Amino acid sequence: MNRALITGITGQDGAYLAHYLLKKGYEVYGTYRRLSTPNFWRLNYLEIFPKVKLIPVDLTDPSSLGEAITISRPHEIYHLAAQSFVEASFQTPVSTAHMTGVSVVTLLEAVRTLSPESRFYFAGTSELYGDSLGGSPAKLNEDSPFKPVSPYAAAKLFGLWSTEIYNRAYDLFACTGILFNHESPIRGLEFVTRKIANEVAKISVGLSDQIRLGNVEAKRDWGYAPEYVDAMWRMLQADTPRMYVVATGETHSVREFLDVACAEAGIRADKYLKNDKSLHRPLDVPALVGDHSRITRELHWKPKTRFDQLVKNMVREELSRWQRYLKGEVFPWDVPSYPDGHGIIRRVRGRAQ
Ligand code: NAP
Ligand code: F7E
Repeated sequence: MNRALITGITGQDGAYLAHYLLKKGYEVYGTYRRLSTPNFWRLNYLEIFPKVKLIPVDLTDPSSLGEAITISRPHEIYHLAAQSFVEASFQTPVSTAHMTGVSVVTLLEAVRTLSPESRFYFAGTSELYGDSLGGSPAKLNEDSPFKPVSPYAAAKLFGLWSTEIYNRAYDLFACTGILFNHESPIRGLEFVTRKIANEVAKISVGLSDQIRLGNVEAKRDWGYAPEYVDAMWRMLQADTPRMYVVATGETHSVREFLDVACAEAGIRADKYLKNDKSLHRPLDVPALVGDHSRITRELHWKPKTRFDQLVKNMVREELSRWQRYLKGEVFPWDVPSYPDGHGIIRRVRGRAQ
């Protein structure tokens, strides 16, 4: 049986990837960190919580990353864990550098010394391109220059080059996916798409009366997250490790996202939109659009969900959640605590059990 290790299994992509790999018959190990409020709601929402094996890891703790490899003996490693919120990287640049950048080398060192046959995927990002489009409508591909404009993107650039170096210097099967924004109903609430879908749904059911947003002129290439984890898996099945852009090839502004979302919920955007200066970033990427032709040609991956459909699906899901909430239902994805057992691997006298 194939074994996979996913760092960051409690995040959006980690949860969808675990679901995808379980369906393919993999034994799935995932890392989580202890929080004062447990964060297994996505695994519960996708009904895979009891099916994955959980290993406690902190990205800034090298021994825990090494132990995750020793315990899981993975054929494939997907390094998804990171401080992934661009805005927060301006507030906590040093810890972002550690979690999002340095952790990649820590893990690659562990792979090199403990498990050099494992295939390694690194979660790169379209944020690496920064403002390299400079207002031009050209699509970004694997040969476009990187010009990061946030501490998050700078840390990811370090991770990307480290992955390239370990591939070339030590012949590891290590590659980076340059994924453009991908969203879903289990996206973190702080990201603009889920924030809009959630606020619009709350207004529609009478639980809120405004939407506070920052730079609504920013444009992004937004795809549907479950399709993007399939691209990650394809990259690790290829004959040789290569960098690939994963994108839809279309770009839309935050304002357009808001307009489609409001139309779906039956409310008027202008009535509720409030511009909040505190939500503008010190630097922002003005526009991004990706060219997915290499991955389509070589690995037969193609985006399926179009922008309008993505927005409508996200709004419908939030509406249904809030309507159920108003009827007194408990959120079905709530998990009360760290349940005993449940696949959590514990250390007893230095040994994992
Ligand atoms: P996400 O929802 O924010 O998930 C991040 C994961 O990393 C969570 O499981 C989180 O754990 C974990 N994590 C953060 N800090 C940690 C630490 N110090 N120790 C251990 N675990 C830690 O992100 P995502 O959207 O799934 O994205 C997955 C990866 O793809 C990230 O590396 C992100 O930067 C990258 N990426 C995302 C997109 C996108 O559009 N979604 C696009 C390009 C690249 P908690 O649950 O405990 O917080
Ligand atoms: O912002 C603007 C904001 O935070 C998108 C991460 O997954 O994708 C994500 O990064 C745009 C920006 O995503 C609000 O200024 C306006 O221009 O949803 P976001 P992001 O920064 O593009 C990339 C590919 C990643 O790799 C990252 O990990 O929307 N915006 N008003 C706002 N953004 C937020 N969050 N909140 C607002 O109120």
